[in-house]
Amino acid sequence: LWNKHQVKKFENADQFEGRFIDHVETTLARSLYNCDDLAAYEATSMAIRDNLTIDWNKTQQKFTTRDPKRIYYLSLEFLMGRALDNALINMQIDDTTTDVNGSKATSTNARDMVSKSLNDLGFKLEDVIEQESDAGLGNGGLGRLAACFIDSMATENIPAWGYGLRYEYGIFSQKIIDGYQVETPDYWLNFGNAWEIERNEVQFPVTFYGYVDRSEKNTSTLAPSQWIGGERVLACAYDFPVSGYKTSNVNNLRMWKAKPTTEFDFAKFNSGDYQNSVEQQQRAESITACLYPNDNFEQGKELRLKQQYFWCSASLHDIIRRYKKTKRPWREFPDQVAIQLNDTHPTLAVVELQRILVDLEKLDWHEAWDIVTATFAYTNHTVMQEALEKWPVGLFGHLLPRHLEIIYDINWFFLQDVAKKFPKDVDLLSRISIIEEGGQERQIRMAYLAVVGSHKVNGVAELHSELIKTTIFSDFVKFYGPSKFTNVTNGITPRRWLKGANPELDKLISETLKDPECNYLLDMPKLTKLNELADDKEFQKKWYKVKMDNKIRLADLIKKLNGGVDIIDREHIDDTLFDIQVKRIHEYKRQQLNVFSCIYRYLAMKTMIANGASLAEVEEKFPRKVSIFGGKSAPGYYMAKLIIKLINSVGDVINNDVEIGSLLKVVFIPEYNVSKAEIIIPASDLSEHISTAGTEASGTSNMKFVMNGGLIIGTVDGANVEITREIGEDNIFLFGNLSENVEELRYNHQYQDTPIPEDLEKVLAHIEAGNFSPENPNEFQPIVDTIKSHGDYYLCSDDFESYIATQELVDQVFHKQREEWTKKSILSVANCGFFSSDRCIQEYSETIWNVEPVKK
Ligand code: DL6
Repeated sequence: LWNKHQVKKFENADQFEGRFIDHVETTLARSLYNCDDLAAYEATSMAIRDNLTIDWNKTQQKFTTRDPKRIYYLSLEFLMGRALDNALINMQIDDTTTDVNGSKATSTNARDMVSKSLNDLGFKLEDVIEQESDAGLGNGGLGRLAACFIDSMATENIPAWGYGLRYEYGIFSQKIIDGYQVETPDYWLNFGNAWEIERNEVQFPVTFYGYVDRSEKNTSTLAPSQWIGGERVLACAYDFPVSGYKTSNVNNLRMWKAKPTTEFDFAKFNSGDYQNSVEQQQRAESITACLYPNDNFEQGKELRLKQQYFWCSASLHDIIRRYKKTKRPWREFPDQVAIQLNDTHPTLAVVELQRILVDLEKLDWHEAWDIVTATFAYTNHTVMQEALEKWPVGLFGHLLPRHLEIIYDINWFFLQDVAKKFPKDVDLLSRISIIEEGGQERQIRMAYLAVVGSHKVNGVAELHSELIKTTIFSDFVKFYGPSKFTNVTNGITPRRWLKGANPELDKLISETLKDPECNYLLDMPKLTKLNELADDKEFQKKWYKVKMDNKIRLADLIKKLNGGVDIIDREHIDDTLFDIQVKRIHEYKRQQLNVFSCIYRYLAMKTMIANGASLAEVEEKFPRKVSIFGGKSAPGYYMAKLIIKLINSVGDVINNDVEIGSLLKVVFIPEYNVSKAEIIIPASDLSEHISTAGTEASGTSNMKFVMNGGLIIGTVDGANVEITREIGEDNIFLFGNLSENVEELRYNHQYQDTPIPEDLEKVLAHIEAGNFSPENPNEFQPIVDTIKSHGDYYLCSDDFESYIATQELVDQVFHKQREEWTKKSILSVANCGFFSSDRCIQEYSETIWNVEPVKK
């Protein structure tokens, strides 16, 4: 009976249309005559999801039968963006129905087929795609990396699951009002979510607070103990099928939502406090209500710790339940399970596994610890102190009393080993301890706990992986030796960031490589064939046209966002350098340096005009350029918000200055998110990756720009170093001080009078004079003060001159040697293959996880 009624995937346009109409009429209870773009989006998504779900089931059955080692990727952020277009790009439709002649149709790409069907049904795929809200469940690079990895794990047929939280509110939406960032809630689930499957049958209770109950006979914290929790909530699973490119392998992203338990506090109820007992239950839902909107900064709020434990506990119980079905002994757990900690946010999983093994499974402490450390590996994403997680022991012990005991015991054994190895180094023990003493209150150093609890620790670009060994983890290298520390340079998925974002470039590449099926997207080093065409004038023309079309697409977006008024001069668009800096707003990323350079350029242009130069002469020296910014600031980050205001105020002055006409424009694009990035990135001539050396662990937007043929101006930081190695130093504009000089420069700022370059002085004076804030002349003083009075921690003054000189070089090449520029653009794409996230997943699989692909 089962076989007879087996649900089948749609295999051709006709069947897709049938599925679409089914969903319109039954799931959505609408008629085709009353079906708008939103309903069409929902019906299309559900039809596609049906196919994915069928493959998901098969994939999971295959994994159950074959029982391979699995990798679980724990990330508090998955910045997925939109799902529909990505699913269509990944999906092949294999038509097995026979036609009248008995011959079989071939495999087609779902996107082409669905686009045509939607046309026949009266819709346009582009409009339908636009209906989807971005799943903005992340802040920036770290969350988007997790999304790229989950795509590549599916593509590479790796038996992998992601675990995260299903926030009701993703990253806030950013409005710009009078030049200021204003945050509004992002209720992305407003119209439901066609991509998720609510798993009411998968629920785990999670406990908080309470106390540890230990019998009098058994006083040791190392022996099994009973934690009597004071509050219980339920973790309920929501699954998101994750498709891979050209594979029927569909992995799972499991996200937890917090719900009240059905248990009721009858004591309160009976005492007449009905209201209070219901409210307490409702509080459960607040755990997964909101994503914390900080990037590279930890705030230490109790609710955040609650989120972390809730997620780690539910995920581990789920993993263990699956493992137990295999009836294997505990000692084989690390042979079957690898868990990757995406930053320190999931480090509680280390402690929770130890607790489960010791307290619930009654394993000996050391046997349990060997299993734990063989299971976990940790990725570090920052060396900046303010981003390193620490929890005060008081807060921690109140919420998780048993876990605190376990951390103390982990630390005790660890320090004993350290003392044994280095008996004479007394300071080492306090430096390396998981518990930091000496401040107002003792703190748990989560990064140290993650290192101690893992068998491998990796950084995310070569420079960063070296830096973690010499700075924050240097004592650990001394103790464990260097082999515990490794590097896996980040990457991005070329399906979303090339084919999806830049269909014209994809078309040109696939035609040129004679690869109509776009298999190059699975083997990006194939792009090196383009090297041969870098000097070919005909090919350069086609390449240039793609870039121009993408610049027009971005100019259209900017016009739309500006209320239908053009900022960019359409007549001169091909002569205008699109110079883009889009990323989170942060002092270390130095958007302020970029805006200083805009002011410098503007003042220099004005001086020329005042001295009688014609516009043509000005243009000769300062060719046309539009500086485009975008990005969100954390809501509580005063200085970053002030930088946003400064960019907008500078834009107001420059864009309305009739004297300089359209030679220079400054634009801030509000609400930068994944789907905006997909339009902005392909349009760049130049993008800015100008962090103070040593502060940007890797960066991933640098890779996205290069993959779309944009050139980079950047510092010798993060993955810029490997980008230079791959594409060649002639094809990137590097400037600024090196990371090895940063400490000394900072010292000089503190203790000596480091002079500020004259041109920067002029810029700062112009700001201080209130020229960008006439109604509040002191408004931007705090920005000036960071440089003049507070030690210029991010070294803007030290890098200013070389930044300006490098921009002059950029101008020269763009405006005087356009063919040379296009050649560099082609060479960038030709040699960016290394930055495919498929390569990252292969490296993690081989060197850290020891997992293998499971194909058929
Ligand atoms: O590894 C992904 C991404 C890097 O590309 C960025 O350079 C880095 O800043 C970012 N790190 C964080 C750290 N945050 N915390 N917590 O977001 O990771």
